[in-house]
Amino acid sequence: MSYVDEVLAKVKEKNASEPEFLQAVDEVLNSLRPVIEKNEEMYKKQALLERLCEPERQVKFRVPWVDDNGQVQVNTGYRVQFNSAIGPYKGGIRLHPSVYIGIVKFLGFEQIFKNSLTGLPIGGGKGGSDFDPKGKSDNEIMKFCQSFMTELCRHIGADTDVPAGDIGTGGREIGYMFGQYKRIRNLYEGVLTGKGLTFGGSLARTEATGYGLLYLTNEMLKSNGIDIAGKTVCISGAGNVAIYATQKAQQLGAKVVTCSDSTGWIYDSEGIDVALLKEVKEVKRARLDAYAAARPSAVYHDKKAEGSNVWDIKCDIALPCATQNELDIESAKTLVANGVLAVAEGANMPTTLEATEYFQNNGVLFAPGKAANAGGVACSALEMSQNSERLSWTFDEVDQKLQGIMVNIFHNLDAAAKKYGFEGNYVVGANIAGFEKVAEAMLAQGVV
Ligand code: NDP
Ligand code: 2IT
Repeated sequence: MSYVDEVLAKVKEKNASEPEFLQAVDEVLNSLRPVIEKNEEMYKKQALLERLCEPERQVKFRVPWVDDNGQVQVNTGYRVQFNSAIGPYKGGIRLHPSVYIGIVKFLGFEQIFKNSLTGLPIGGGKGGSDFDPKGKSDNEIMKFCQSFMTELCRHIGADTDVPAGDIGTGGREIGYMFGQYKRIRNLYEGVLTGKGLTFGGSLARTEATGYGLLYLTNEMLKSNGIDIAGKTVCISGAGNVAIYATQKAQQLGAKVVTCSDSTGWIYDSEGIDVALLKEVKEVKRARLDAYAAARPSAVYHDKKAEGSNVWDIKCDIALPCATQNELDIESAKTLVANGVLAVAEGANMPTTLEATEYFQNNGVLFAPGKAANAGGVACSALEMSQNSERLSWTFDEVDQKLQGIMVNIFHNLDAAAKKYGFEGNYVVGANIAGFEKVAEAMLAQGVV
């Protein structure tokens, strides 16, 4: 049995109840075969892959808080500090009822390679809670965030572990968490990213994941001789990533015709109105039927009632920006039958392994999330730099750096894929390019 197969079997046995984590590990380790095979004996002796798949530390804690009726509520909080070989742990905090240790581990594992691909000194980590922010008052959100940080603050720090946003955690939540950290630790430091602009946040961090996704997608299209201008784009999600992906796609001359949330989706024949989408989602925090009600060209589809989704719409480019495993083999077949040219993942692992292979086998350009959505965390690292030097850069300065980083990421994974004989396979390219730096740092630092 090869070393990769041995480790895959061990990881499966040890983490049997964590399918999302196993899916992420499966994809990465299978991609790494050509690299591992070159040095199998040494890697095995060093147990490098076993170390890579075992978090350095994971914390699980009680989060009690009092709701607006005076009722005590209890949630579970998590922080997985996965790998600090190349820098302090870095990764978002997800607030969603589906959060359990397997989700946090899959996200933390992906983050190791994503952060490495940015070229910046950040290790991999992730956190979250099964708290559901939907329908909660501002006061309840604050109570939850304060209680969450009361425990989390013992485990993080500007040079230790720097959390940020993810699903359910945006500027409002980061603000409450920062306030509580500062109060308890009596430290004004860049311990979180995605902060408000008046207290250490970076310009362009809000836009960074969505913009970065388009910078990388555009570079991938260009190097395959395709012009993004005039193309039809389907985007899923209606949150931070989806909104700014839509905005940048439009700026590049493409037409975005869909968005979605957990209850339904929109087809807008005139192209999505970003200002209206922002008003509905960022200001009113409403459902997407409110978008359709305000826009004659938009049709609202109820996901459950119709069993349909945004991938049923004919498009040239598909950008899944909602959540894991939202694009399955059935949707992949529909997209291919409709002539899709490229798929780039704004969300983390939104495409199932089967769907990914289907795209690759049918000549569709496919950019994996750990490369395509790395703009968010890259900009977070730029926020850390600004906090360290106690300066703020202009929007254009940050945006220029972001563009450079995303273009670089594409060429690094393209080159890694070519070097190992997998030209055009950007999944293999991203995993190898991300792994090489982390592996070298881990080996240099000894058995830790
Ligand atoms: P938001 O909370 O801002 O938006 C999430 C969107 O996805 C919402 O429209 C939400 O709908 C929808 N969604 C979430 N969970 C589900 C679900 N289980 N089923 C269907 N729809 C769902 O999160 P972000 O935009 O920040 O994150 C989106 C994705 O991008 C995630 O995979 C995240 O990990 C990834 N990502 C985020 C980065 C960032 O900087 N924020 C960076 C890199 C990756 P509803 O409101 O109805 O729940
Ligand atoms: O998945 C991700 O990369 C994020 N949610 C952003 C992490 C960060 O630290 O900015």
